[in-house]
Amino acid sequence: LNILLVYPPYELELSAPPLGLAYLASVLERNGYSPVIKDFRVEIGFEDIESTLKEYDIVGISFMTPMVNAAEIISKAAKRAGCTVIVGGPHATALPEEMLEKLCADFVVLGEGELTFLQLIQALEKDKSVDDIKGLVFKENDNVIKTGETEFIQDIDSIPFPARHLLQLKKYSITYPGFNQRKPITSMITSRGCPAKCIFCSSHILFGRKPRLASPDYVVNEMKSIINDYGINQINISDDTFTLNKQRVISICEKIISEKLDVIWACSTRANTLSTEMLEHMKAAGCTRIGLGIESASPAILKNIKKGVTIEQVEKAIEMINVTGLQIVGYFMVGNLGESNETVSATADFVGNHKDITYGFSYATPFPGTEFFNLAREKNYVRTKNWAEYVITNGPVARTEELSLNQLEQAHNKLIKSSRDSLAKRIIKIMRHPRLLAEGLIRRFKHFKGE
Ligand code: B12
Repeated sequence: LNILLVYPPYELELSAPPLGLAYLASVLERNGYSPVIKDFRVEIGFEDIESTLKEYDIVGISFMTPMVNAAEIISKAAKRAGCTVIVGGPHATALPEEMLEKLCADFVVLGEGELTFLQLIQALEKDKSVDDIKGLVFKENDNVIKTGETEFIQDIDSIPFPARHLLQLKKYSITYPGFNQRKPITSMITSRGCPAKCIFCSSHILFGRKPRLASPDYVVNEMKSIINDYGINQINISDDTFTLNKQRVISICEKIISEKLDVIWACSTRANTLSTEMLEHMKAAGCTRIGLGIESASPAILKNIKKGVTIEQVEKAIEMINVTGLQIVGYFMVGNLGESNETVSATADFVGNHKDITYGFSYATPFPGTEFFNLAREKNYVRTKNWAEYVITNGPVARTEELSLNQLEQAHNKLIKSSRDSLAKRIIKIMRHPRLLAEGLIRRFKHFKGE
């Protein structure tokens, strides 16, 4: 069987390799197949699509919500070319029936895809029934059949490393702070499943809420492969909550140090999962930056969104991280349930008081499959069902009880403004943290030298 895995294009500059497809491919390769991955963001355009698709029997497409229209074009072209179309990822998992309809897809694979996809390919190859394969949604004589919930892979060390050799790895550059942008940067995943209950997040529909963590050996071996096989020394760890288990993180760091890996890396996490001891290890092992999903400085909002982290915990985390000398990126959202002028002001004050961190501001967006999606729809807050507009580069798609879409845009601008600092203030601040000053200078010097 000739199998093609496709990642549709999107507008964002920021681009990371499609690890999900690379995992599907590595499992297929282990079982004797030779899949091909084509990422529309880096190596193919819609002009070449028909002739490319004709060469394949099966086309698998992965996409996030804003990419659905591009996925539809590819899917329909694949159907015209006579391929069997299989779709997966967060949007298809949340809305399987809609995706069967809209994309004319043959199968939706729900959630974690490795096992289901392999079993499906094997069944299709032998023309066998697919009814016993868990995690599938498909149509049979106009009836929608759901075969039951996907079974998670309990031991994620058993999954082969993603098939990076099928990607043009060096074409991706993640423009996150903490890295030398002139050298290649790549990403990896070291865990699946986040226990938090944040109502805006759709990760749980893919990987559940029970964390499954790769062992330190697995993680460090994958890093070694990235360094030695692909010549890349900067890694963004894309886990939802990298520091869930402190001892595991410390062991990973100890291994990076004892094996003298030439690597710098960054991660994202929740503010209530840190300790100074762990942060010191991370710093020593080449971590440069930690992303924190702070979301809002209003306790009422944090409660509404079931963040499970208090603003006091965030303050403490910032203090701890600053002492270690790691960079912080604080991610905030505007427009969560209950957002009002007061809650925006609370966040603006917080931002204004913490000028030593970098910020990412976005709008709270009701993605399908989340509790926020249902609540925002029930309350009629949602402006559009055009999925292409559910993207960070666009304005808000959902209002709140007290704030209109326009007011939310103003709030967004207010936060950006609060995060900017006068040069004089920045100099004073940096003088108060001699370690940061020294490290900042070294970083700049290294950057200048192109290291
Ligand atoms: C890295 C990342 C990004 C990267 C790039 C991702 C990439 N692949 O290139 C960047 C930063 C660009 C990004 C952007 C966005 N992201 Co993002 N991102 C992630 C993150 C943190 C990790 C992705 C990853 O590598 N996962 C690991 C792999 C193994 O999982 P996977 O890709 O989902 O694939 C598995 C299954 O889904 C399934 N599968 C997937 N595809 C297919 C296809 C087939 C055929 C089959 C059979 C199975 C299958 O099998 C795979 C293996 O198990 C996830 C969170 C998460 N935990 O996954 C969010 C996540 C995917 N992102 C999300 C969102 C919301 C966005 C944005 C829309 C944000 C915004 N408001 O703009 C943008 C999209 C931009 C756009 N224009 O489309 C949401 C998805 C919600 C949704 N309904 O789409 C997630 C789940 C985060 C969340 N907390 O809710 N993202």
